[in-house]
Amino acid sequence: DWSSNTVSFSPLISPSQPGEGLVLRPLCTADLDRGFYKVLSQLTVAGDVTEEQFKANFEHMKKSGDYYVIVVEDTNLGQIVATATLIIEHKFIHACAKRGRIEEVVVSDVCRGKQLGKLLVSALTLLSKKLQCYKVTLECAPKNVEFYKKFGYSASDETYMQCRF
Ligand code: 16G
Repeated sequence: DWSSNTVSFSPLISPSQPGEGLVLRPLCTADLDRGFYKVLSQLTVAGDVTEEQFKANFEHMKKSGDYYVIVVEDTNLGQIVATATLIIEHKFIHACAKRGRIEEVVVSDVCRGKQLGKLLVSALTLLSKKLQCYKVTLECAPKNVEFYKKFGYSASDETYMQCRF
């Protein structure tokens, strides 16, 4: 079951059927021209990148085998409308365990209310479990805490710290 037992979905929604005219699939190079960056810019500073920069970065990610970047495409418009990424981090601790990180979860404002956020987070959380991560973590804005709690995420005793450059 790809959805956590605490999250309820419309029975019409699943990874293979994310909604009318929508397809859930891994990111591909051509998505640069399908508004991938426009979606990312709804989360934070997406920046201006050349096709070469995008391709080099994407190749690096694919080669590592540890990046799972998924997108939802509106096939009628040929546009990306949502994305999320799972990154697998390799540890020495916990008997050389793996830890998952969920990053860049964004649903375009034109597609809000279609449960795409739920779909993406459920799929990647389950994938991290399938890949035998001992935990999967994410950082989010305080307003999104309740959303992530539905998938089994909880605030930890640890404080999230950062040093920005
Ligand atoms: C949110 C994102 C994180 C992203 C960050 C960008 C989720 C669950 N979290 O915290 O992945 O990297 O925003 O913000 O999607 P920044 O530009 O301030 O680093």
